[in-house]
Amino acid sequence: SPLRQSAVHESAHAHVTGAARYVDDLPEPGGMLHGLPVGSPVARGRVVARRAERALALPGVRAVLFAADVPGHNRIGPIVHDEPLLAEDEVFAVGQTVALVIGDSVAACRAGAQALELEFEELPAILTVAEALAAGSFLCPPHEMRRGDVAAALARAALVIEGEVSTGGQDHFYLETQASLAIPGEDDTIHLESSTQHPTEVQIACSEVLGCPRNHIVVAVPRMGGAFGGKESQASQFAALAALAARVTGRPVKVWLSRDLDMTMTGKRHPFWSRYRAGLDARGRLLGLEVELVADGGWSVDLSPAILDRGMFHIDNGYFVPNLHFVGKAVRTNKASNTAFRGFGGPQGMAVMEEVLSRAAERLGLDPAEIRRRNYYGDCPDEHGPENMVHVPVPDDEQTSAGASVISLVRARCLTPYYQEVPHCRLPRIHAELLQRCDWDARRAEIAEFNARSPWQKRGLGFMPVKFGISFTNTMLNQAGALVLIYADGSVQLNHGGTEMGQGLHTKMLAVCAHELGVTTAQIRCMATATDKVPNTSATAASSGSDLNGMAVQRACAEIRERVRPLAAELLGGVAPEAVQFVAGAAVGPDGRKVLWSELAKTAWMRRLSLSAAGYYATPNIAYDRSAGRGKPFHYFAYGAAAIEVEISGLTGEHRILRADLLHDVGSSLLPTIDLGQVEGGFIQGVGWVTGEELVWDAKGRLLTHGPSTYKIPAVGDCPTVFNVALLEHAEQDGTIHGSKAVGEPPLMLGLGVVSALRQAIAAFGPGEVALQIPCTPEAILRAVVRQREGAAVAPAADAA
Ligand code: MTE
Ligand code: LUZ
Ligand code: MOS
Repeated sequence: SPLRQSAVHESAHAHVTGAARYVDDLPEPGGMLHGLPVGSPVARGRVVARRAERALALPGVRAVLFAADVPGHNRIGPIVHDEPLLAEDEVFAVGQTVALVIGDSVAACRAGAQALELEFEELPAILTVAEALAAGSFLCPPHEMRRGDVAAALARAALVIEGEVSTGGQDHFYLETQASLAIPGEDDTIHLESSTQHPTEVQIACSEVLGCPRNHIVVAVPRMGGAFGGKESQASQFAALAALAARVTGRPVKVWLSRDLDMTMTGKRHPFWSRYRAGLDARGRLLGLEVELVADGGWSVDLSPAILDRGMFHIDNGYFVPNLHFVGKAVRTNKASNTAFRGFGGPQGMAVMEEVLSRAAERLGLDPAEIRRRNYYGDCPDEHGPENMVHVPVPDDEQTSAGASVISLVRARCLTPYYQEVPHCRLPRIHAELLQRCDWDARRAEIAEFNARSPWQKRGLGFMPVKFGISFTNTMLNQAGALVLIYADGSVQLNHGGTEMGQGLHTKMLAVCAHELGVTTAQIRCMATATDKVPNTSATAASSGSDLNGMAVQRACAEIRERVRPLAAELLGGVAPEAVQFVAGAAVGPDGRKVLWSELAKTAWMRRLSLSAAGYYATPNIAYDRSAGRGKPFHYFAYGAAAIEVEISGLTGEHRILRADLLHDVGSSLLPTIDLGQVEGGFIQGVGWVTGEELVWDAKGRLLTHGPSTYKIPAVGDCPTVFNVALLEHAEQDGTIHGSKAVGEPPLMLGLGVVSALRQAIAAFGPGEVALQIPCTPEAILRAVVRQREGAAVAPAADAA
């Protein structure tokens, strides 16, 4: 079986030779036109004039579309349909699409865009979270979670810390920018090739914009050159513009964004601002935590409520918080609408907790790993003596949605703030293994010695554990389908609802399919994802692509296999059907005799047995009551931890990651090589978020960092000099595809360990608590070093207030 083997990505060869086709590489259909969206130049304003005459007079410009040209609803959006596809009377962000110029070439469209006469009356804009909070500008009602008595917990705490944390946005910087090609067909049908994580969402948007039923639209995804959440909801707009243009002109139309346009028009990771008060006992254990978590959603709702939810679900990270009160808010600002990004609010929620524990450790003189260990879910008998038992006042009769006693789960320290049990938290085990693997204690001592000798270069060793909930928190979305076709020569076509963005989903699905049918992966082709093969799909998101589609693929394959089993038994000389095994491309009898699948399939066809099947899966036993803030939103948790060593220069604020040791839990890995790649890539992307990637807007709400010259993602040289990545062994998970776990997003949050490491290095410049802002750019590090050297950190004045 190809499962658990070292595998190369099914398209690796095509990726490196250039043979892999992305939307923009597809052969252009005859008569194809180009569509170029034109964005608002102002952050907020009334549209007072839109004239296209001068543009239309230019050679090669075919049409210019405005809101009035939309035949159906001019509104799209994944949760609420609040985004005009083309701006109506008002614009709400720089880059919001006002017009679509259609022309023979991209150059003709650009000239047309220049010649458009658009006039705006500028209105006051809200550009920061603080302004939005002051103005009461919200995208959705606040969301709350509470338990126990925080005030009482803070009152008896040995240490109370309060403060604010901000985390910045992040551009997806997928190598392939947004792209869609719409081809009109007969009877007002449209076929789209789209770079989207969510073909069904694109289908819905196109059908609503065009005012036709969904069965008129087929959306296919060849593959994406990266997505990272940026094509979960935000591919729809550009696909719908292409479909609209195809409908109006009757010609194929491609909408493709240049890097600058993509960065200007599309939303990013949500910047968050939070305020917290935490109470800990003298040993650094959390007693109570109050957090106000505020997400900057930009101008429209998009996925902000779901991202805020996931942020709140991850404030706890891997730690038991006995008494708590969390309030989450999503504010509306006049910026591009922020959207899904790997982690989906989780990293932003965790950043608050990690700041609390880092500060507490610095106050209490504790090792950054040790304070975290003391707070993990589950019992640590050595630390948690009865005198430290925290009692949460809950009525005796309370039960979780899974039917367990709340009191006993609180006593066992394994109840999340949303009342889901954390069974067998793997963090204590991962923690111990990682500390040993990375030689934690010895290296801490070496680093202390190095720092004592080195006045301007300082090193720090940081620690970051991660617990991440796996499932869409909107329970309904946890379903998937597959369609498996076997041809009479024994060759197989595999269709499933997930999309390939480089993460290796197709490679995993090929392995699952091959294992289940007993064929080699070479006998299977994984087809482009398409809405006419599997309908009503969820986005390939929430890291759940292989969990959900894997089960559906397995079921479809098992159905066909069982259908042909009696025939195989007959062809093998009348053996017992249950004794037939399907391996290595053949059905094998108990005596070792074989019938190849090619023979089996041909005979099955002649005997008129169906050789295709659809598979379907819905995650069992999950539910979340959002209004109560309680339930079991997640099928299970993924875990991991990182130990990271950095060196900083106290003269320039620059840093390097000298070594990173990662130990990550992917259950029983379906394909370890693919998973290792996801852990490495996710981690580096997280490092980019908290270090070099900084978005800068001007006072008019215009993004200044809209290209690689000013926006710096990590490069090869930013990789840790020593990079040890391992998957947790003996980690099978119950109730998942072959015991595996989701891997896509969780490792990103390990990148927050760099903040922990940088704080340690900065602390070596002077006594007291560190003040370090995220992103930890050279400027931010230098400011923190200067403050530390001046001893300003000694008196924690900010906290006393
Ligand atoms: N890996 C690559 N190479 N490219 C991507 O765009 N997206 C990430 C992650 N890993 C991404 C990636 C995100 S945001 C998610 S949710 C998952 O992949 C989605 O795929 P999966 O569910 O199959 O893991
Ligand atoms: N999308 C979504 C997601 O709609 N719900 C989620 O919970 C989620 N989580 C991560 C990424 N995308
Ligand atoms: Mo990933 S943010 O769930 O697309």
